[in-house]
Amino acid sequence: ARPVPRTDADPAWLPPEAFRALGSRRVLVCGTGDLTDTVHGEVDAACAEFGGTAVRAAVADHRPYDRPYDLVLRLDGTADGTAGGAEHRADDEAFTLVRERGRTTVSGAGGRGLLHGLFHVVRLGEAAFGADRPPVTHRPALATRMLNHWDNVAVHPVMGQVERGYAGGSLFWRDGRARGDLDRVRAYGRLLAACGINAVCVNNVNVHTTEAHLLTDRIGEVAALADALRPYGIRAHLSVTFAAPLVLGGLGTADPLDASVRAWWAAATARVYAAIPDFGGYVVKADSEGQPGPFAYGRSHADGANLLADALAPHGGTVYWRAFVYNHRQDWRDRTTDRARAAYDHFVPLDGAFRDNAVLQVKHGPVDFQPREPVSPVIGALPRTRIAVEVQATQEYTGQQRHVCALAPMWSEVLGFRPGAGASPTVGELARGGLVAVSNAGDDPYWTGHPLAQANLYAAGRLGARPGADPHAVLDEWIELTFTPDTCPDPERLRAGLRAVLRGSWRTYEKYTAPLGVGFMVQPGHHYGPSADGYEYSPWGTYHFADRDGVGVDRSRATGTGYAGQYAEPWATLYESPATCPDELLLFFHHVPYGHVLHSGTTVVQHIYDTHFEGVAEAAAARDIWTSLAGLMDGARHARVAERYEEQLRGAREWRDHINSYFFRKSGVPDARGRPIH
Ligand code: GCW
Repeated sequence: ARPVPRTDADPAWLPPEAFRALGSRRVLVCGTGDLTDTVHGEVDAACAEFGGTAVRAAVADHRPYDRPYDLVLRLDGTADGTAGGAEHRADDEAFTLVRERGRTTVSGAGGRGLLHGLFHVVRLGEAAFGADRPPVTHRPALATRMLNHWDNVAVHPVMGQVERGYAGGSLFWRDGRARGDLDRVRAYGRLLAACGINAVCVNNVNVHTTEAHLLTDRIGEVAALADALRPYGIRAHLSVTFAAPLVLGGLGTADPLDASVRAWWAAATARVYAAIPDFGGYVVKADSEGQPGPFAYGRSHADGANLLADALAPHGGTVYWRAFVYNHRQDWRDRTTDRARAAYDHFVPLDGAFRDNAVLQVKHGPVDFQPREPVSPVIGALPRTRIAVEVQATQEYTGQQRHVCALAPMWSEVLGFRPGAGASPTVGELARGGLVAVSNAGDDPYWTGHPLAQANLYAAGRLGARPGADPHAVLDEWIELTFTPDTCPDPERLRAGLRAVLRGSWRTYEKYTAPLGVGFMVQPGHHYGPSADGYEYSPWGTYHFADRDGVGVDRSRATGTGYAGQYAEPWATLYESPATCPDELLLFFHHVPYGHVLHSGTTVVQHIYDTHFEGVAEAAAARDIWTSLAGLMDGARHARVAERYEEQLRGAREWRDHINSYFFRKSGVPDARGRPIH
C-alpha cells in the first residue's frame, strides 16, 4: 500500500473526516499495480482512523469474496494504466459502481478508473452504503483535464516565481530546482486525482532561458515530478520554446520545415520519453506576446504544431498548441485592428491541417479571461481540429484570490454554450482535446491563498469530467467534502452560509468591476484594482473608447470591426444589433450612447451606477454572512477568509467609486437616486 502523503498544508477537499463512511467499513481492495497501491493506501489510512478493516488481494484470488465485505474496490483486467502509451483513454478511467445485498462494488476498468471510483465513494459518504444501486458506469466526458502551471523555475524579475500566481511560490520549483521534498507534490497529485484532473503542465507557457533547459539537460527534474504525480493517475507535460533548436541545440534555425530542426525535435523528444515513458506532451505558446514561433520563418501555425506533433507521435504524445496569437504592439489610433478577431483570423483557415495528435488550445473568450466575455468563436469554427478549451482558475482578472469569485457558474455557462444553431453540440462536447485550467495553486498553506479559491481548482477537474454538471451541485460537493458540515453544531446554517457566499460571487464581482462586458479597466501590469483608462492608449488592443457621448467597442459587421460575423447563426445576427445583443455583452459588441436603454429598462449609465452600488452591497452582505459562520468551522480558516473579505470590500468600494466617477465625469449624467459619486 502506498502511504498517504502527509504535509502541513490544509487538507482542502480531502480532510480525514471525509473518509469516515468508508473508513468505518470492511473493505477489500483487489488488484495489482501502482494505482491499486494508491487506492489500498487510502483505504488503509481511512480504516486506521475510523475503525474499519482493509484487506488486499490479487485479482486472481477469489476466496476473499466469500467474506462479508461492505465495499469491494476491484481492478478489472490487468491494465493498471501507468505503463506504456501516453495517450489518455477515457475507457481506462471508467468505473462501475453497484450496490446489492449489502455490498458496494466498484470495478475500475484501469487503475485510473479504480482511483476515480474510490473518490466517488468518498464523495457519496454514507450514501454509498445505503439503498441498493443498480450498476452505473461513470466515464469522464473529456479525456484530458489538464492544469497549466505558469510556474517559473527561476524567479522572474517582473512576474515573480508564478506568473499571475496569488498563492505563494511554486509547488514544483524551489531554489532554482525541482523541489527535493516531493510530499507536497504528492499531496497535490492526490487532491487533483480526487477532483478528476489527469494532466499537469509543470512550467510557464512563457518559457524563459532557464526553463527552456527542462526539455533537455534538466529533464531529470521533470521526471522526478512526473514520478511523484504518476501514482495519482496524472501525466506530466512540459511547456517548450519554439526556438529550442536554436537556444538548446545550437542550430542556426528553428524553421519547422528544416530537416535538421525536425531531426533535433525527434531526438530531443525521444530522450524525454526515455526519462518519462508516460510523458503527456508539449504545451506551446508561439508567436504570442514575444514568444518565438513559426512566423519568423514564414511558416504557418499548422507547420509549427505539426513539427512537434510528429516528434511526439511515435511515443503517443500530444502537442497542445495555444491559439492565443494576436498583435500586442498595436497602435491604439488604428480602429481597424481588433484583438478579439485575431485567433479566429489566424486559425480558422488552418482547419484540417493539424495532425491528429495536435490539439488547439483556445481561451474560452476571444480576448483574455475577463469576468465577462462572449464564448470564443474559434471553438465552433474548426470542425476538423481537436480543440481544448482553456479557462483561468488563477484569478488574474477576477480578484486575484483576495476577492471571492467562484468561477464554476461562469465556466459552466461557457461549456453549455452552443456555438451553432438549435440542438448543435455544446462547447463541452466540442472540446474533444480537453479542458485546460491555468492553476491557482502554490505553496501557500491553503494551496490557493484564499481558502474559498480552492473551489475553483476543484471545479476545474469536476467540470472537465462532466461539463454538463450543475455548477451549484459541484460547489455543494466541494462544501460537503471540505467543511464536512455534519461535524459542526449547525450544519444547515453552515451549508446555507457557504452557498450564499459562493453561488453569486462571480455576478457580484462582475457588478462592481468593468461594466456590460467592456472589460480591461484594470491597473496596467499587475491587473489588480480599477484603472478605467489604464489600457486605453496602450499597445495591448484592449480599448473601450469611452467619450462624453458613449462607450463600447463596435464589433458589428455593418459599421464595426466585423468580429460579430465570426459567429455562426443565430449568434452572428443576435450580436450584430444592440437591439438583440444580450445586455451583459452590450459594450463588448457595440458603442452606444450613455442614454441607450437596456433590455432591463434602465439606461447604460444608470445601469453602471446601480450595479456598482449593488455589487458593493452584495460584497458587504457576503462579508457579514461569513462573520456569522465563525464557530462553525476551523478557526484559522475562518480568520484567513475574514481577513480577505476586508480587502475585498475595500477593493469593491474602490472599483465602485472609480468607475462611477469616471462615467459621471465623462457623461455629466447624475445618478437618478442621488447617491454619492465623486
Ligand atoms: O492573461 C495574460 C496574462 C499573461 C499570460 C498570457 C497568456 C502567461 O496577463 O501573464 O502569460 O495571458 O495566457 O499567455
